[in-house]
Amino acid sequence: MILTNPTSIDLDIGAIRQQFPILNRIVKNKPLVYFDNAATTQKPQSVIDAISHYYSNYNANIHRGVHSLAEEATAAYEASRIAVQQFIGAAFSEEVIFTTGTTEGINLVAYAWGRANIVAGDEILISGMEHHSNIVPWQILCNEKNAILKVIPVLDNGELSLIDYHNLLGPKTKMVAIVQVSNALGTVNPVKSIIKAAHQVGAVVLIDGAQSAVHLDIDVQDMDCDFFVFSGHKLYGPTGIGILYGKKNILESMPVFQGGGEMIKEVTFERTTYNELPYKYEAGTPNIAGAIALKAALDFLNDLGKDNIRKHEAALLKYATAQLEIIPGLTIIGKAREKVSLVSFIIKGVHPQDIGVLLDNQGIAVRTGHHCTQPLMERFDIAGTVRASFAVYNTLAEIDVLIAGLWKALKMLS
Ligand code: 7TS
Repeated sequence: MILTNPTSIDLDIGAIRQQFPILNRIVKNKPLVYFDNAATTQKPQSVIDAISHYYSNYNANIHRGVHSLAEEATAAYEASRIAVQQFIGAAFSEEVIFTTGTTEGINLVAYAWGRANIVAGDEILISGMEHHSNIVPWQILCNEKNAILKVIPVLDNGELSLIDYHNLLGPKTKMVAIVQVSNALGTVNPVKSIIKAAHQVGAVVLIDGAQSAVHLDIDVQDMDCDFFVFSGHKLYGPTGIGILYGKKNILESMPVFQGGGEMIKEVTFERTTYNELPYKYEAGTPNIAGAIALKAALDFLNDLGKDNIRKHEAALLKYATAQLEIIPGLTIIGKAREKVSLVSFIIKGVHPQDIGVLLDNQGIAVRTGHHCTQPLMERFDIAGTVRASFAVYNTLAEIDVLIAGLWKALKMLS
């Protein structure tokens, strides 16, 4: 089930901007131009209000109390789980586990699934464009188990080499962990065919949806991934809340991750029996306010309609790409045929950090550096890039500000 608006309409970006109080900020005496959305998006008033409303009116611990506030908090928390289930098209709400974010979701799978299923000589396949969060947990697992980490190469245009992928797959491949959308390049990977091929050799697939969940329609059943992880803060929700989706049979068969409250059924000093899904993986008091506010973020996205958002963001990407390419010495890193609204670039003879600082002086927030993808930067033989990543509230006029800001920065550096 995909909850998006089937008809494409032109969004009223002015009205959308008014929902984001932070967009009124003045930074360095200039109106803020926020182009660091791939790191974290800004939050609409409805998300801010959901957090404040929870703490002001029904703050209580969940699943434990019989009192009214506890019941209200539990109901809101569980309503958010259902909203996430619908947002990603999961078959069962208990397949939706609240985590602190993408990073924790991947670590949970690497720890719980990995330690039960990986033995010496097994192979784990990732790609050359993974965020460190989808590299390091697998490295730790491989080191512990004497398993082998293999990497799908990235082509010059920023797409994955699918020929190499198929050659790397084999009977020893036990896990394929792939990013759906690259945070450094914007590349959209063809995950459906990647998953199908992995399943043909009996491998389990984890999809890192940190960057994709906000831009693409997510249907985990259609995709047929075994695990899907994402973070609330990259889709207009709060920090400290994220989702691990896992197929029910796999989550049920996995050992537990963290021990503690909520994940138990019965504890004696001799032994503990564990709670059922999804609570089995939700040890300790979770980020209740964050989970509740995540629903407000999903409502915001659903109300606008991802089709409409994509249409607007595609226009931003097209315009930004064309304008950037005019700048002498500028090279865009990542020119995949399918991209989200994100441009990474370098300028000959100029350090990305210097550009970042000079743009910040003009109130323009971009990300500079390796974007937690150091091996990818090495692949392109660069130290880092300048990255401008767009959200629904960004405008063509703001891209003009960025381009003018870049010209100014280059003049100062020359
Ligand atoms: N995977 C991808 C593809 C990401 O882009 C990020 C964060 C993560 C995993 C980790 O997400 P977290 O919410 O657990 O931190 N990416 C970025 C970025 O591009 N700039 O800052 C964080």
